[in-house]
Amino acid sequence: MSREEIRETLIESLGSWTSGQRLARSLKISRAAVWKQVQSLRAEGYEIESSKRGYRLESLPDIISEDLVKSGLKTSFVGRTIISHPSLSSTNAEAKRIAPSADNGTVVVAEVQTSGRGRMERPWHSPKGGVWISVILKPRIPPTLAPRVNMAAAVAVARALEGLYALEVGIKWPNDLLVGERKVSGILTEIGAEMDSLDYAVVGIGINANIDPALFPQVWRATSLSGLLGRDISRLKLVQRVLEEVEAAFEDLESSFDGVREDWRRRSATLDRRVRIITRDGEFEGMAGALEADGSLLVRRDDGRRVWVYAGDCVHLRPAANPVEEGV
Ligand code: BT5
Repeated sequence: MSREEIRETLIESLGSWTSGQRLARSLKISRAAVWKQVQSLRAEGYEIESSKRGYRLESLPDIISEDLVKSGLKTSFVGRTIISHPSLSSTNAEAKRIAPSADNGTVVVAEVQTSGRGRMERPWHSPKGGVWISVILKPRIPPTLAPRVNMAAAVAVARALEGLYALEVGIKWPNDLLVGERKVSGILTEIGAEMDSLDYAVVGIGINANIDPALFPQVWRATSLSGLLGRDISRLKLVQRVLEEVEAAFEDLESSFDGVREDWRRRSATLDRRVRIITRDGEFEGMAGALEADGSLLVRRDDGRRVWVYAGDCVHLRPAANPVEEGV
């Protein structure tokens, strides 16, 4: 408890000195005990100076803890509960476990994932330095509109990256976020539903924040924010902005969906392109035509049929005359 109080006092007086004696007196512990708690905060990543004048917290550490994320977070329900872990197998797995009884907007976050998942059980590399979070959302929509959640999340993350770092972020259907054709973020949405109602959606968001892009195999065509910007970014600010944008996009899920749809369309690297669509039922090629109001992708197949695709993978192809895969 005294550690928490010391932490809060130092945060309140960020950048200025607080005497050890004052801390000891107000917490009714010895100065040696204060020192011990300061040491334990330092071990957690807090940069705390000490001198004859006492202790001074230099800057907020880049730790995605509930307290730090919540201080200054401008949301009304997303991120009001944040469950943070140093390490988890997968934030989505944990979020799904707690989702039935969790509040709308609850967030699960981990510094590291040991078995991070992509779609279709593909592995997602999640080392330290990235942002690995899952948001539990409970929109009042039928399960048929569940793809909207995915699209809204992609748009929300794109808006956050653009707003904070002035990056031009494209979206490859369904939800790869690309900067200059390289993947900087991926989203995995999983749902729990009854026949006619969506119980919850777990939106797993992975952002390669402060990670050396050389760690990614070339074939992934992956990049990171630090690689793109040439400096580390504040993951704390990024998480706050993403949660704010997720909440803003959420409103659209239950109404017309026009705002998200328009933004998705504007950012789309997929629309009006020849694509190969791969679903659990097989694959086909055609032209990606439109993002529909239910979140599906309308594809005009080469045999003239129109198909609405709700889930699957997509490969961007060159025009029909020269159908060479571009690999994104
Ligand atoms: C995705 O899958 O892009 C969804 C990724 C979602 C990750 C988040 S992190 C928080 C939450 N908890 C989880 O366990 N997951 C979510 P998909 O489109 O299937 O892409 C997976 C493919 O991307 C892999 O097969 C690799 O080729 C590549 N890949 C793996 N790790 C990557 C990374 N960190 N950055 C870019 N590409 C990666």
